[in-house]
Amino acid sequence: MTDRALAAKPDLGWTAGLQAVWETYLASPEAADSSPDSSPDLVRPGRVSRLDRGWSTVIFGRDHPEMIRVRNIGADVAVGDWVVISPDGERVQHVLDRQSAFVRRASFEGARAQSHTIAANIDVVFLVHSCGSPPNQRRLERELVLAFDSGAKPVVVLTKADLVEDTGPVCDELSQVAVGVPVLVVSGISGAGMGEITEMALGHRTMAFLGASGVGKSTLVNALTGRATQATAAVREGDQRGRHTTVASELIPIPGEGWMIDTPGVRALSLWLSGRGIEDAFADLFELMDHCRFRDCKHDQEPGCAVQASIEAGTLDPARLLSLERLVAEEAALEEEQREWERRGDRRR
Ligand SMILES: Nc1nc2c(ncn2[C@@H]2O[C@H](COP(=O)(O)OP(=O)(O)OP(=O)(O)O)[C@@H](O)[C@H]2O)c(=O)[nH]1
Ligand SMILES: [Mg+2]
Ligand SMILES: [Zn+2]
Repeated sequence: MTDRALAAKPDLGWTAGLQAVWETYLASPEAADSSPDSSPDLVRPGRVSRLDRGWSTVIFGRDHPEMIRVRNIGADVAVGDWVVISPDGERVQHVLDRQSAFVRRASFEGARAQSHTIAANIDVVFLVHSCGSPPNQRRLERELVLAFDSGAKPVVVLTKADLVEDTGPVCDELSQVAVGVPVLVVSGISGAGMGEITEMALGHRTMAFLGASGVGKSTLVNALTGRATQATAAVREGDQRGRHTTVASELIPIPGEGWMIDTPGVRALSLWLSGRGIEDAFADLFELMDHCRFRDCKHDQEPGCAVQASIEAGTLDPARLLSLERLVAEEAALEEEQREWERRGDRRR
């Protein structure tokens, strides 16, 4: 396909997959209704670079970005989304189907659980952890489930490497739960290891930094851009907790090529309805379970249980089995809750 035939610029992250979504949209009645005056060819997709309380900033190019601010009204928009703006230029008219999305369960609003998309149309999800705090395997497990579900490639980033003599022990602890996932050791202050991140952006890819407040996401973005684009703030002395300095997600160009999404630190990551995320994040455990003697093994007291055997042999941390059980239960409860809402909705109708 030639660039001329593409609806948007490849260097803004437009792909063949999005082009296909776009062509389906153009052929839909919705597209025809939405632009009675303009021919559908004149409608062009833009990319959401920032969200602020009901407003989206939409850009159309990488260099000298032409940007416009529009209202979201009713549209569920996330940073990284490709959108069509209404003919009056006032609001988001349509959000193109996402190629990937990092989604968590939002805080409870009313009774029904809502999803919150932290970043959309991303190729790589960096799960950022800091050498300044003790490694948190349980948090990383959750992040990995959501990252695998996102459709993007998960990569663990261990930053603030300059704070410790030896990053080995922290790296090992995180690697134990990041099975088959690369762990990059970097420093946003010294710049160590940043080359590997820049390299992953080649091919106009979009990457997102996710992690708790204060781990150093915005500092990494600044290291990539070479400028103090993003505000950063010191963590609390006592517990190393961040101060929620970044308040809005933002899509930022990486010099050379590619895009980075900086996100506000989130305290709790609750699961959203998941596809294969749990299976992928716990692939090592599922592989073990295939070797249990009984197909319906509960991995508790059964004879011939490969999971218990590994725990006894010291090759599997029992905390990991507990995590898996908790996450599976959390997902089941969410699914049940959603079904219950649907049933109630049916009854009302
Ligand atoms: N020594 C050292 N300090 C770092 C590094 N990266 C970040 N920091 C410090 O950690 C603090 C928090 O960094 P931020 O980049 O603001 O953290 P954040 O993840 O963006 O936090 P939120 O925006 O609140 O989610 C700042 O004081 C940074 O200077 C690093 O690689 N080495
Ligand atoms: Mg920040
Ligand atoms: Zn078993």
